[in-house]
Amino acid sequence: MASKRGALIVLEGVDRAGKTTQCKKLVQALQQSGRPAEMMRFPDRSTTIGQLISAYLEKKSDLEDHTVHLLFSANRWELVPVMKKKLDQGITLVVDRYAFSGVAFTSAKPGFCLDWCKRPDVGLPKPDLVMFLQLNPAEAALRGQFGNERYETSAFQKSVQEKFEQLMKDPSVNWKIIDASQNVEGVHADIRTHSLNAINETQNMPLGELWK
Ligand code: 2DT
Repeated sequence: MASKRGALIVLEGVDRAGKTTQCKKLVQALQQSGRPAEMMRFPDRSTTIGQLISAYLEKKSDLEDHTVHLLFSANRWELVPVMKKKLDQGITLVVDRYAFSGVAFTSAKPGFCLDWCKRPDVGLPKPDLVMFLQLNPAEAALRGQFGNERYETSAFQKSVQEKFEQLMKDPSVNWKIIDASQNVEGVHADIRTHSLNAINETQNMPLGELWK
């Protein structure tokens, strides 16, 4: 019998919903229960493409909007061989942002439609589970100020949230909405439950292709 593959698990959500903290806690919990797991994040700022994106986000450079959208997508595609290899080896990948952020952020800009924004990411490894950490703007504000990077304003984040809501209507993706207003442990418990279910349900199934 072929060995079991790892699951591809993505966390998405608005600013300050706790995605990074929760990704780390999930990886730790999976590892402690004897399940191989690793964290990834997009953009991956360590590659040559990632460095262009990072300079753009830090406002050290300007890039044309279509161009930067395609760079974000290219940054995912360049990691696909590594992702597939790890999943094949039985390692579950816990990913902080993915193509959904790509589409939500660009389509929140004037002149972009959801369909154009999705195209470059069609065919990427399809997540077995995408958890959206839901937090209303008032609660997010209690968690501190926005940072200084590009996109970190309340007006832009509001349109990003609306785009995420449109994406979540797509039944071809296994979305779960998580109430991120709970305390860290409560959110973690929900995330762990959904993740264990996804790992068990998909370990003998082939990896899918996103939006195909
Ligand atoms: P963080 O590194 O703090 O998560 O911020 N983004 C992300 C896009 O515009 N397109 C994408 O494809 C991805 C993955 C979201 C990264 C910022 O970059 C935005 C916030």
